[in-house]
Amino acid sequence: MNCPRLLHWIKAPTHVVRLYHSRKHKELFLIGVPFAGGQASTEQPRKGLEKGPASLRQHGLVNNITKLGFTVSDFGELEVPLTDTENHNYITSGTTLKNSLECGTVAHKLSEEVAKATKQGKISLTIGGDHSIAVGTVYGHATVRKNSCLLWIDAHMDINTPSTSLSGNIHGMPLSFLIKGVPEFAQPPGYEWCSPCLSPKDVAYIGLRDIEPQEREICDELGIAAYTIDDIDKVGIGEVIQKALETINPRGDRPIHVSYDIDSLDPKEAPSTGTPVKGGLTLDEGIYIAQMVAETGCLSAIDMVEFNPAIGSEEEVTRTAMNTMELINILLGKKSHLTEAPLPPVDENKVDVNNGVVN
Ligand SMILES: [Mn+2]
Repeated sequence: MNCPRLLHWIKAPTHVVRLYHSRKHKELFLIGVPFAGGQASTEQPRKGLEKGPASLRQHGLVNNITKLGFTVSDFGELEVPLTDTENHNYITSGTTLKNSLECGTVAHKLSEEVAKATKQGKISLTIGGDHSIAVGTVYGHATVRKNSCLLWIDAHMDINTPSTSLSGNIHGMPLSFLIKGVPEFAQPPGYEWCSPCLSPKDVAYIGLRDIEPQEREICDELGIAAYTIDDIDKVGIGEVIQKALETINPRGDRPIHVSYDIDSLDPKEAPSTGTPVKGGLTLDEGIYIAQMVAETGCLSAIDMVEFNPAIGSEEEVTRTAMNTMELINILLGKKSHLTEAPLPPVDENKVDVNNGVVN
């Protein structure tokens, strides 16, 4: 197993309410958002993020979900504006905010679709595109499921405000639009419809390793539960996911929104992404998080973002697509290989079962 860290096995808390197998949750709303305006890079290697949804479909996404027993209401792809012009840049506190109007408009349309699906009792699965679209999915979901909570799985904190961002890329800011108590900023064009809908205690991060100091400050000030790769190294993924879920969903009765940025995975597992950071989650750790969320029975919305099929070799693109889809499958209840992994047989030549290791 390609896993430098031991998985610490922890069973799901027994008090968890298992809503998962109720009939209404077997309906899934799928929407692709072929949008990359929140990354706004003109660098050639980063172009192509908008092709993520189509690539996952080509790799069999819908078929996989259907095989898990879901009825899929497939919206297809959301219509998005072009962002390859510099016309809509918005300047705030010295930062040039890129594609603000387009990012805000896409997120608004998306929020309405996710809200509609959530009202109909469907799990929504949104495929990006860049992470700026989560402003729409989280807002749309949380306005219908008012007691929902959010698990943000990412290498980055994505909580810069339009005033603190150094890059002006909105995919590094979505949480600043969503969480109450973030330092105030002037609402940029495109975001007039949106207001914070989650409390800091409703949110937990897992997988962090590329943290900007000003983001850390906001996060610490608000007291958001933030689990870094260091934390996983120290205590194991089992304890980290258990603590994260206990923080945001202590009684096991709140709808969970999972916003999964595939750059949370190590670049070996997900090379086709625009802002890779080494030392990330192993695939087994990513799967374990997904499995523990599935076992709560509370999963209600998923974002899967930042897969860029224009980055890397054909093999790397396929690897990233397959791993991304595996995370989706496990979230939706597929049994992982971790569940049924048998213990290795005892080698009696090496181990004396009564007295421990003999050589
Ligand atoms: Mn992100």
